[in-house]
Amino acid sequence: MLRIDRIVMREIRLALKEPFRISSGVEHERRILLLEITDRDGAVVWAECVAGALPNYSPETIDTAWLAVREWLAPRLLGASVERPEDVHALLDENVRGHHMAKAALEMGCWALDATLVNVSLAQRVGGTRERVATGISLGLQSSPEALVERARGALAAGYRKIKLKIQPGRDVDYVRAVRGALGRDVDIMVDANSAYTLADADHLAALDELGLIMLEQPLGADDLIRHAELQRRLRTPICLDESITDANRARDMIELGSGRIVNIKPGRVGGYAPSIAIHDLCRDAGVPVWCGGMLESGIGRAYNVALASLPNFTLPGDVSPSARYWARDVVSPEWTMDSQGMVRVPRDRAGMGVDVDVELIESLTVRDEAVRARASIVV
Ligand code: OSB
Ligand code: MG
Repeated sequence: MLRIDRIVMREIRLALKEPFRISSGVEHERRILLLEITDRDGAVVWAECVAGALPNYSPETIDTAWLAVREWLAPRLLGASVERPEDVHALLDENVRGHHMAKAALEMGCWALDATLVNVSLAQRVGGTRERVATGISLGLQSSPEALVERARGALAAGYRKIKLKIQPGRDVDYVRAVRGALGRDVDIMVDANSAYTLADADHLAALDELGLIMLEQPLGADDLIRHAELQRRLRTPICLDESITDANRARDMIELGSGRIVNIKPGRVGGYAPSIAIHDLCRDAGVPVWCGGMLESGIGRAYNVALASLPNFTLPGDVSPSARYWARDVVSPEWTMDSQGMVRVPRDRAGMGVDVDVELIESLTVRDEAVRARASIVV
């Protein structure tokens, strides 16, 4: 039984080692919303909300998530006794549209709390079976093909098992061809457009077909399942959807319409673990591979992604790079590391999240905090 007594929201600022540029914007520093969730018996878990500073990837931002947690979502949980974490998503979702990243942070925290209380690892609690998960890297847009090739070479040498290149009009086919030429035919390379194209670009995108990419992620708009299906009919390269898959029904639609052949599952984007597992299961039944995406998480959010990526149908390497790819110093200990085979170990030998949270460091990085406690009067 989950009985939450107190939820503290904190915003921390974490400087990225190098700016991360995608087609819709650039981040130099992550503004991260962390939740510290305490139950009635004093058990504490930490969770991370993956919303960004700007609404360029999804409509949510850290500020909308802060509002949603404080006003509508945390009060629901604080007032309730919930039997199982499996039930939390439905509780948060009832009559509250959207705000998936805000919901996910709370929901996933409940899974970690439950794992802690029943003394199993988070990976075990969500049904994960892998001891190690394969890791890919997501390389941001670069100013020249040469700069991108240099980074891709470094990634390959470090052991990454999949190399994802961000693309946008003007920085696409030539850049990807340069990387393919430098790395050879055997390396798993993919591209991610973050919705930078329209169907009018179909012939141009078809030039990617000869480059042997394992997938093209989210070329068109988030709401464009129909046009993605049209584009997929014109490409050999499999389309993978990220932004478009906001819940299990959207994954079902993708499969039925032929809008894509692979799904990137980010638990924040879909509202938490329960919807992630539902998408995982329906894709497994349809023979559609999935992989775990990333949102430049701190070591806390990373723990949740690693646990999820240990489920059996996560058959492609995830964007779960080690801490040192992003940060000078991560907020967990031990930091997340990757071996020379490009594998991250799943901490199955510890109850809960599997890493310790560096509370002192978090204190020093905190720019605002706010506690939410049970309020009898809240009815949504
Ligand atoms: O589209 O997958 C994306 C980061 C921010 C917003 C969107 C995306 C990304 C990434 C980062 O690709 C992957 C990572 O966390 O390493
Ligand atoms: Mg993406």
